Amino acid sequence: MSKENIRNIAIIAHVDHGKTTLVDGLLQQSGTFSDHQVLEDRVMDSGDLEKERGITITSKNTAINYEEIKINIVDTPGHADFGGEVERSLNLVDGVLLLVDSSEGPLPQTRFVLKKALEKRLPVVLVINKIDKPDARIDEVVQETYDLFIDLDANDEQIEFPIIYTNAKDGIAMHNIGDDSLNLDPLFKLIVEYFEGPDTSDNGTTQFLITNLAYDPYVGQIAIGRLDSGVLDISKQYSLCTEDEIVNNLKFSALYTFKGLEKNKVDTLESGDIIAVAGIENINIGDTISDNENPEPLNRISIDQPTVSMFFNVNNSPFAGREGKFVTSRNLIERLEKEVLSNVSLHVSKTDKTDVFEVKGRGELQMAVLIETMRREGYEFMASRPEVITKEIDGSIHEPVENVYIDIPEEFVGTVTKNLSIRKGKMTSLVNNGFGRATLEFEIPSRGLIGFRNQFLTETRGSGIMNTLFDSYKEWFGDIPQRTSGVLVADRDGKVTTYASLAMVDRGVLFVTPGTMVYKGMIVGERNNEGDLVVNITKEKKLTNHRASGSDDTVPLRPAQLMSLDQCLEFISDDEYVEVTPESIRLRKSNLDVKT
Ligand SMILES: Nc1nc2c(ncn2[C@@H]2O[C@H](COP(=O)(O)OP(=O)(O)OP(=O)(O)O)[C@@H](O)[C@H]2O)c(=O)[nH]1
Ligand SMILES: [Mg+2]
Repeated sequence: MSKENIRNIAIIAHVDHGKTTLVDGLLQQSGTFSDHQVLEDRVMDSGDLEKERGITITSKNTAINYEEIKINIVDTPGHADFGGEVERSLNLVDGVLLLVDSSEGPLPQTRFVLKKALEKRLPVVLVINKIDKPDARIDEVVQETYDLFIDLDANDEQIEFPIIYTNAKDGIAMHNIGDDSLNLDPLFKLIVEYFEGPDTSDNGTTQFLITNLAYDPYVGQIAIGRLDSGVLDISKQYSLCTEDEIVNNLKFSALYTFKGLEKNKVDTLESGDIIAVAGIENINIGDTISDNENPEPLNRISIDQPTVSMFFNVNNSPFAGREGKFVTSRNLIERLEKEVLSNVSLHVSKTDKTDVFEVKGRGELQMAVLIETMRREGYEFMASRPEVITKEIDGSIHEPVENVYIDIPEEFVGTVTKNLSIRKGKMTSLVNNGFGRATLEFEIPSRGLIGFRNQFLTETRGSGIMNTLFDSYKEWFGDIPQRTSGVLVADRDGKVTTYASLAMVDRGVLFVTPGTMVYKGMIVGERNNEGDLVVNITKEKKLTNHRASGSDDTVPLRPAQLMSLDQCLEFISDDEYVEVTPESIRLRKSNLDVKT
């Protein structure tokens, strides 16, 4: 029997198509907040890095009321590296809103998230968003979405999806373009009418699958998920079914339901709702909380395997320990192990070296976000170049392969094609749209894409759009040339001088500014030639009695290229590290003993 008083839905889409903005609108108009309360934009993107980067990184849920019905909404990330979050979230819901940008149409991550939703047999409502865009091409985008459903083998029922048109920014939804709707009411109605309530009963065996974990400084670990069946009562005892054992006689310290952005403490919870509990130790994502007497665990959450691996090393540079609070091998592994508890798509393992740990994930952005988060918490360590994870299938090495979708002004087709071929990319489609832009598709080993994004943006002068989607494992593609330029490496410890920096103009581009402290073996720039060049970047001008005409300050120094963490990770070779501390990001050779 489905429960009429609850709806559980997720919003899924390609990156930036407007999911979080639509949730703002739904929250604002649901009466969850008083009218004068102004919500900040994209209020669900509550993490610091989410705000800074303007993207959603982790899935989060909120609850609103429409008439007498509680709607739990899960906002998911659209970036491919966080696809694991989408897969996890789909366990919570009975239907999805598939958002598609009215001009961009379905893009690679639209395909990925829709595929996952269809596999779970979830009903879909198509939301064509950003209908206010001047370059909207709504009919075509709807048609492209139908094509995508067919391509993904959707069944007849799935393909009969309703369509609604929105301007999430202004909080307007309409059934037909041109309707004089002023709010999201048509969408609210569609959600409660089209999606069914959870098919469950309060009388069944209690089954609560943990899909998310949070930490609260007052109550400790909080487990979040959907109460699939039965009820939870604060006064009763339950069991925790983990991967390898069942622990009995557990009691909660608190039970919560969601309302808006808050959690409300309650004594009992009903089945079908998305809930949170506190007071149970050593809980993991995928565990089930069930009846104390006859526990019945649910299937553990399974998601796609990681494709990228990196090594996190204890910092052993000469500056180690100067800027970070947490620097030891033990600090590092404890933090990484904690991360794995709440980040289902990351895997961490020890290696045969006590000061090196392997971290596996979905992509470089996911890695960069983890590194940046740890750095801000006071950690200091060194990260190696991201490498793809290979598999042995039928006796031969296979590697992850991705499809790359590129949209560029036609004058760049030649350069981009050449660069992707060098990286073992194979063109599978080229369409010249006739208005100056071309769309290209390539099949390419993931390995070939490491470091490509920056090059692509530079070469297309920022006008290119590139999206990637994991395809499958295929037989090893052979050697791919790595970074062809060498680096400029400091030959001694000291402070960078303007004098020495000026002398580097013909040698390459510096990454450091005068005054920066460097150490022997630290990378100070990119060489404009092959092979590394060891340089003295701390050289002082010889003092003479007579002051030469013109001083250091009058000669213009080319500005240093200061690289972001993401750029550094893309840049390094396999004999180099990125050294991260709360205050600095440095590049270095793994072997500091460079010969001059
Ligand atoms: N013009 C217009 N812009 C919109 C609309 N909806 C969202 N945007 C803008 O699109 C950008 C991305 O919006 P988000 O809500 O962050 O998109 P998202 O899908 O949550 O992105 P990720 O979570 O990173 O995948 C923001 O600049 C929004 O202001 C709309 O209906 N019209
Ligand atoms: Mg978002």
